Amino acid sequence: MSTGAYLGLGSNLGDRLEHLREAVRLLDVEPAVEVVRSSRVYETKPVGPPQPVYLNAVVEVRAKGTARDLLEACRRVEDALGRVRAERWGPRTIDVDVLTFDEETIDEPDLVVPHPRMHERGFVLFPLGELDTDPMLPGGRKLSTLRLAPEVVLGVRPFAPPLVV
Ligand code: GSY
Repeated sequence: MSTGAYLGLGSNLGDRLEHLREAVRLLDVEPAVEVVRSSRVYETKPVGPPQPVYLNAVVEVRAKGTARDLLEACRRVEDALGRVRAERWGPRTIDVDVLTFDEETIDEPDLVVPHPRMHERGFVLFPLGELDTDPMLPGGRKLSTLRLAPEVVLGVRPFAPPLVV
């Protein structure tokens, strides 16, 4: 048995596109993860402190095991790509976030699902909306009724086709 989940990928250091591609390859070789499909890649204005521009994408996966197992797989991929967890909102070679895990809601110190800020982030909503027009959002919100601030929408532009799975 496996569970459908969405993961958010982001990179704003080095060869950003190659980092996203490698993250998909590494996720797919994780024994308990199968990458199903990817959104297009978007170039997105950084949210948080001044830092380089990001590339972001969302991938749909099927995961065996729990959401925590999936989180650990995501962390292994980040580690393999040389991610250093220094500044919380700082630049990174790769970020792999669990956005949703089927219809589950989880509220643990290091794992909150659905991701608590996903409904405010254009860099998540645009790629996720390509894959799912009615995704699970925090607080039971609906994608179709979100009111997005202009800066959330304007800082996001298509950059490359979907990542190859
Ligand atoms: O939350 C993930 C890391 N991150 C991002 C990101 O992936 N994209 C954009 N556009 N801004 C971000 N700020 C942070 S922190």
